[in-house]
Amino acid sequence: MSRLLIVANRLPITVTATETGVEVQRSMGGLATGLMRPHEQSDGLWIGWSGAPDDLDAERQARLDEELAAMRLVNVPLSSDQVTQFYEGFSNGVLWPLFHYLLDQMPLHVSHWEGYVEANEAFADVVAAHYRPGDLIWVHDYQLLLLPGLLRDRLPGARIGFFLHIPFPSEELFRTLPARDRLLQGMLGADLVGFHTPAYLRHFATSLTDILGHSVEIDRVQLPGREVRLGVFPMGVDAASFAAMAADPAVEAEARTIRGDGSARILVGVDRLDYTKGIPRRLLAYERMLEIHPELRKRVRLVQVAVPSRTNVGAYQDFRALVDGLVGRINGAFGTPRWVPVHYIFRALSESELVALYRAADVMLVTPLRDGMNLVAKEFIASRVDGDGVLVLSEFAGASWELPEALQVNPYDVEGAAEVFYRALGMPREERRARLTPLRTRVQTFDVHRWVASFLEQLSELTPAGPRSGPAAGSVAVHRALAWRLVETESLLLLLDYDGTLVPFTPTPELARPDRELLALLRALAGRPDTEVHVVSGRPQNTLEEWLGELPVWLHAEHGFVSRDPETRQWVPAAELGGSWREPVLAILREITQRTPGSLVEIKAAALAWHYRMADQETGARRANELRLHLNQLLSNQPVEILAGNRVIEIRPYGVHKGRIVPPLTPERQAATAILAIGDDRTDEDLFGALPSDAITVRVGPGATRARFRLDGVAAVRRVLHSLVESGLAAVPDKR
Ligand code: ADQ
Repeated sequence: MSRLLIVANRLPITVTATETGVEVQRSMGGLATGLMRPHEQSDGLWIGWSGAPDDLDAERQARLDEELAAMRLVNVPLSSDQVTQFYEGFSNGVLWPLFHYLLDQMPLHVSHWEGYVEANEAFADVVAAHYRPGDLIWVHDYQLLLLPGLLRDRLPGARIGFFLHIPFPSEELFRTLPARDRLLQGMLGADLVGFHTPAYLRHFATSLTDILGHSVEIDRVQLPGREVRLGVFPMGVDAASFAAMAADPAVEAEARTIRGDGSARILVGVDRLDYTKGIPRRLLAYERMLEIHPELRKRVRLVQVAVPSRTNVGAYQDFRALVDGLVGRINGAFGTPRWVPVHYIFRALSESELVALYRAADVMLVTPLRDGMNLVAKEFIASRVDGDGVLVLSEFAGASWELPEALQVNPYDVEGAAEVFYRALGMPREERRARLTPLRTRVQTFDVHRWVASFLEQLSELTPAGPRSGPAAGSVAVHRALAWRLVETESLLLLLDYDGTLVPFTPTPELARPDRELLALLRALAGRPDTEVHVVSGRPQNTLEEWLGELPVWLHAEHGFVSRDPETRQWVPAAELGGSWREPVLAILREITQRTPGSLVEIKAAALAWHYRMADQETGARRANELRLHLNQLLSNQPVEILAGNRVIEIRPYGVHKGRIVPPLTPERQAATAILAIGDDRTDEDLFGALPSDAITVRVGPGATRARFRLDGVAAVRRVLHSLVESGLAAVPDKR
């Protein structure tokens, strides 16, 4: 596992000066919880600003440094002036409102850009000073948009990922920023740029095209000498820990206490006090509901918790006064000596208080004007172990595309929102359950740990950490290694890719039929004592059957989704076949085929593919883009992957790859078996990765690989295979 360097504006701690020294407390919260595991397991570093007061005396500072080092946290020292400019001024004063479409909160004069650049430079210096070759760097969020680019200058070979936690706005809006070019270039320093939703990715891609003139292939951008991948990674919460806390008897008791005698239904809002979260309009909608439905008065209660946030930024101070005023107005107009319509709490709650409130809620109101994702909605769902409760969710929260069973609301439509709140309060029990069940499954499955793992997995795959010295080249090297291994072992296992390995590429796939020499070679290999031959190809089952079916060898079609043994000759699919995604996807493919003359759908055992080689070039490419966007959105949380090939889009189950066909070997059998695996492309890397380290893995042709050896083409592969059927190889080689 590579060492992980997490870089975020803040370290996951709160530092306070005490009379005797300093106190360092770990902060909880989505990001800190999710990243703690890889931080610890990878023996990595977390780099960011500590948030400590900058007037600490030398002794306290030394104590703090010690504590940070013990936690493998690295402070990026920022002066209070830098914090004012970089954090409060540009990040929260300019980028935050603009990226949330709230232009009215932006200053008339966009300033503090220099402070932003300077702070990003300071981060780059600290990261570069701690970087070791092989590390993975993961940069977070809008405060550090320039950092990937600054790091690329300092560390050209590093693997850098970037994730944006807030929306990426439409290009029309983004281009209003004076520094738009620099910001985009900064993000493009990463190898992988991640977003919460496909819409944000699309906006970013359009900005790259329209502002920088880059052509974007949906999920990748080709720069001179380098490719940047774009990906959608919707962040989740630590669902298991919320569920455990919610089931705690003390928390359940607290939830009952909050509910009281049950005479009033409870609506709950939990937010940072931020103008993006939609609190004033939520209050107005609640007020409107009480006006239209007077029978609800005294029978409902809104508990609104707002944690103070960014209190040094001007826009937030005015905002606080606005919320205070609205709460006062509603309580003043509707309250009675026994009933307070809005229960307003202006502080952070502990995690258990928060979960008790989630459990006490009849209706959870998550109504931001715009939100990158919104974890509160997911925390609420994860906490409802009782399977009850209604979530009202803004259609402008990133979470809404993943949680369609929630009651969707347009937070700008106060009148409409009042009606949705009313509907939520009256929703029958069966409907509440029917909506919550799929939400719970999704939130539990796609939790924060899965989010971290999928981002890091993709990042590490981009530049595989193969052996630094590179594979040994040439058939002599392979031949020698094989000879050595055969002396020690009793049997031989051959795992051979087909196209590009056993036969050369041809202008059309149908022309790559096996020649007579190859058929004879494979037959001879299979006839060798104690030898098992497997041909592992991406091709469909019927082609392999037609071309190689007569041979006594194992055949694996569609990258191992379906296999045939030489005895029974029955094709058997891998376990994961099928899935609810096939029917809707097939319908979409058929529909697009009708609209695109010359295109066709191929139905394989496991995968579905849409080919547009014969379609008009421009129409085909445009439809393919459309299709990928559509499928990305439809299948984002399905266990499938969408692969764009050469004029073909393929949709197939995720996680079944060539590596899966490796027959299980006991330690004894492994020691007694020589394994030779040969392949020429990305899919063969999965196979190499699944083999024991003493296997002889061979990459055919150029390209990054984890294989131990390299051969330059089909002829060299055949030479090695021929040497196996000729008697000489099994002899003990000259050991000198
Ligand atoms: P935030 O804008 O902070 O995050 P959100 O995703 O809702 O928004 O996370 C808020 C967190 O603070 C939650 O974990 C919640 O429990 C906690 N919290 C809120 N009010 C609280 C209170 N009164 N007391 C205690 N805890 C409270 C940014 C983006 C989001 C994105 C996240 C993660 O703005 O859109 O979902 O990052 O990417």
